[in-house]
Amino acid sequence: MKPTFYVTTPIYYVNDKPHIGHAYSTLLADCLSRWHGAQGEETFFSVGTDEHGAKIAEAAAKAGKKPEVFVDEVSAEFQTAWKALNIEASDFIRTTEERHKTVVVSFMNKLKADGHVYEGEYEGMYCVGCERFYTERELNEKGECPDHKRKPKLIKEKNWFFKLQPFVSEIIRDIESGKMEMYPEKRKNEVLSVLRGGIEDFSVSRQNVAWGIPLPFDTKQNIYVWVEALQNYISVLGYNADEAHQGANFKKFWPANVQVLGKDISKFHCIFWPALLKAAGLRVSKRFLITGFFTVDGQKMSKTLGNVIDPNDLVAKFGADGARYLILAQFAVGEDGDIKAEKFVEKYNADLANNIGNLVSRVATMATKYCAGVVAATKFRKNIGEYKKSFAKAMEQGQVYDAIEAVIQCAASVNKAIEVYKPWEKAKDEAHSSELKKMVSTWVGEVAEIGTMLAPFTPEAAAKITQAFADPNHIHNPGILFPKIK
Ligand code: ME8
Repeated sequence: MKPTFYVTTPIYYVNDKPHIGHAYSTLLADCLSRWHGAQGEETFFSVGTDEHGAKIAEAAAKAGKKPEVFVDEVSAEFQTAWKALNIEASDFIRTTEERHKTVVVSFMNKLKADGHVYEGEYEGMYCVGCERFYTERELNEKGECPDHKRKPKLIKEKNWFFKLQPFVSEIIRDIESGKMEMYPEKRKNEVLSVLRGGIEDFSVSRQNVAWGIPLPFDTKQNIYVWVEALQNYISVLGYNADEAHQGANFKKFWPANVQVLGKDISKFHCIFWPALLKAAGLRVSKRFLITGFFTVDGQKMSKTLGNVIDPNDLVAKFGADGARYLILAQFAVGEDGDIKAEKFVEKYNADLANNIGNLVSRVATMATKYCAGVVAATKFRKNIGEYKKSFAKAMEQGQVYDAIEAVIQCAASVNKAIEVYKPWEKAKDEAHSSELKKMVSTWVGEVAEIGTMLAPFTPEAAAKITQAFADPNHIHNPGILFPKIK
């Protein structure tokens, strides 16, 4: 049996259309899925949209639409954007789908039957933007939500609560032992300090939120949107609380190998989600890859500020490959950083058009001109082997940015080798003919390798390279891979 690899992205709120922050986490997972697939693993890559709760209901009302209609429209925008970016997901789950609701209802019933929930009164500060309660110490000095810079609403209501306490020490142990891996290290420490600082039980239902899935054992309440949204990771696999009817994909792919998420939602994914899974007798995901935030000119991307970058605009200008590359090649995974939109053209031209595009074109031209398209198998030069190794290591760890760096440096080093050797001068003298052919054969092999490495990031160009360089008896020019952009 093939080894399996299951990777997930957060399911995004449909209060607004996607921006490049959402595209980033989705692309990261897409690259990991493509790479693991290329290593012979059977992959499942899930994406989706989070469509219930007060935040979405408010956005629908603002747009003057019924929530059902509104969520269909915005979810479609995510699906269109992912298609434009060449995201190769196995499935797209929407939390308004029946298949999701069925799983959630059976999961909640199981929690109730096994005594993991209780009824209680809750009074707390709720931020609709985050769809979560905040404790005093989590708010900023002005008493505002640190993300939305708004004072949360004081809410007092009857809720059902999840008994988190019995799982706290077990989760701490899982994190410390590396059974539940978290990257980067700083996020792991943050989560550990929340766990050790004393964390309260959380509510699993809401009393006055009409747009949601009813709690099966108390239908006056709806299931708290986060609690049902987290379950998308198993509903997409067809989980069934009744083992006799367990979904084939759930049996095959759970637990997830990598869950990609932003640093804003680590408490939900690395504390609440593992606890819910444990309560349901399920295994916890193996690895959590936690990304930082993109800002634009120092400010958080937001519609009000008008600084949102639409991934569709990038695709229109740079093509799917170019857009994918520019979004992924911004910062090391886990880091925050300022997107310099005015540098996109420069970076695209430098890395893709000039470095990679030029290398592929010149090596293909030499192969046809000096070798009539026929090359012999040769070994890579040692430094190329080193790049390959650091590339594979970075991909294995989900460090997509480091992997990209390795490919770019690798291409630059082949370009450099060509410039140092000066084949155009050697070609003038028949005496160098056999050595020249050998050199060109080596570069052909190296470019083919670069094509393979590029596959997760720029799949269209990579496929063209592979096609043009695959047959040693018919090396040909794949044409312009990355047209220069002004
Ligand atoms: O939190 N830079 O959805 P969401 C980088 N529905 N990444 C960003 C970003 C930015 N500026 N803005 C958003 C939710 N992201 C919930 C998730 S999962 C069960 C439920 C990315 O639409 C980042 O991955 O607010 C972040 O965690 C996610 O989008 C939040 O998307």
